[in-house]
Amino acid sequence: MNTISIVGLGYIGLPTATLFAARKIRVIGVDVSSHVVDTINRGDIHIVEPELDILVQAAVSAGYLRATMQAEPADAFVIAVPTPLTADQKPDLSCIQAAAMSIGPVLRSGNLVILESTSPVGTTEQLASWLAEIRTDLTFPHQAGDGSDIRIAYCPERVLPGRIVHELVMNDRVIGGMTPNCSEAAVSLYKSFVQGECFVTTVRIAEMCKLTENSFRDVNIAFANELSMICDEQGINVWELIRLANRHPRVNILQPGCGVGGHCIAVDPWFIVDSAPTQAKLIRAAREVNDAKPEWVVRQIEEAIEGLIRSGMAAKDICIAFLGIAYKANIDDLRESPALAVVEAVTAHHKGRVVVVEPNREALPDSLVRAEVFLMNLEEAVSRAHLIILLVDHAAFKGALPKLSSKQVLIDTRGIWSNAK
Ligand code: SAJ
Repeated sequence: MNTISIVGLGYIGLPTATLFAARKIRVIGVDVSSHVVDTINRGDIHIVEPELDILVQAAVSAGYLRATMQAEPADAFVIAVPTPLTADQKPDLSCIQAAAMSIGPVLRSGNLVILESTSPVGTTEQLASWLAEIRTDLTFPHQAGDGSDIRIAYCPERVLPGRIVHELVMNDRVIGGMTPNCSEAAVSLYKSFVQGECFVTTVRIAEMCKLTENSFRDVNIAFANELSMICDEQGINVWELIRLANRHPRVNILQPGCGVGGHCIAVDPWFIVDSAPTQAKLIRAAREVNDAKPEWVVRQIEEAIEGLIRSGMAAKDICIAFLGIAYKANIDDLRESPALAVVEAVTAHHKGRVVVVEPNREALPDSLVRAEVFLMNLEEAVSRAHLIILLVDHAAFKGALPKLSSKQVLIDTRGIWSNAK
């Protein structure tokens, strides 16, 4: 493979593009956003991810990576575009369809097309049909089997935001070709930079594998979140409980928090529920438990505000400090952040001052700026606040247990201070 085209230059596509480029393979990045394309062509990045800036700069300045809005011929195409949910929790495959429309006209016999986007089972076969409709002059695996002109495979990414570059290289990969030839071609492509093992399977198992991994995590987090609400009712410290239960050799409970965020775990299980609504009872229930957790935290905060009012304070004089708004620890990413949702919900009704401590960001999102919420450092925020809500377990907070006065109220949704030893 001399030239690889990566379609979609986001959190997965861009790091993947730079890793191929670092192997001295010519990479053409395609994106629908002119801002993204211009930023990358300057050698800059439009997302925050450790190590990525240096890799992009090196790849662009060495001439191995170039971004464009128009698909161009290549030997292989890797599609890494979003697959969001519609309002009624159904998979929206329009970006994959648009990617097919954009690469279809430039496909050549011998090309390999890989889908990386998290997708419901059957999407790769659907992609093959879309491409076949555009290019009736070429044969595709569902028509011609192993001898097809175009080879197609599904290969999900499974990297953790904050560790993407490292995990892209080191993690094992599941590769589901539509035929054995398709799998073989995809394995040899990934082997140019992947040091983990590449496991070959069918296209449908590979699609389901990604959904299963994230549903497994969602169900396990839901168990921890449900436990935290049960324990609150019963006056039990859930953090101590989990620490003790986890001393059992076959028990490993995850950590409760203010909800589940990010663009993957809160989304992917719905793809399974959508395709098997009758069977996927537990997976649906887990989604509902995790989705309801931010509202439960908001109610706890409202009760704490009422307590302060009962003790004689006026609502307008109560200052609330929220610690963390990212969707999880040690990143700046606000996508589907339950912490941000909590801050927005409380701010919408609270008459007093609201401040936020977010060590990973230099500015607050517009929704909070408009609501006159201020970004502050930890020490100052804690010294001013009557109510302190710890929402994200950032490393910067862990070692910084503040001395609180007896009048200050702390709600620690991550158990890093209330459970400090
Ligand atoms: N969370 C908890 N308690 C825990 C662990 C996580 O409340 O014990 C919360 C986090 O705070 C966050 C959410 O869950 O809000 C998701 O965080 P995460 O670290 O579990 O996962 P993501 O969304 O950053 O990345 C996941 C990963 N999947 C798994 O760990 C099974 C990653 O490997 C996938 O590549 C990624 O989804 C993806 O792109 O699908």
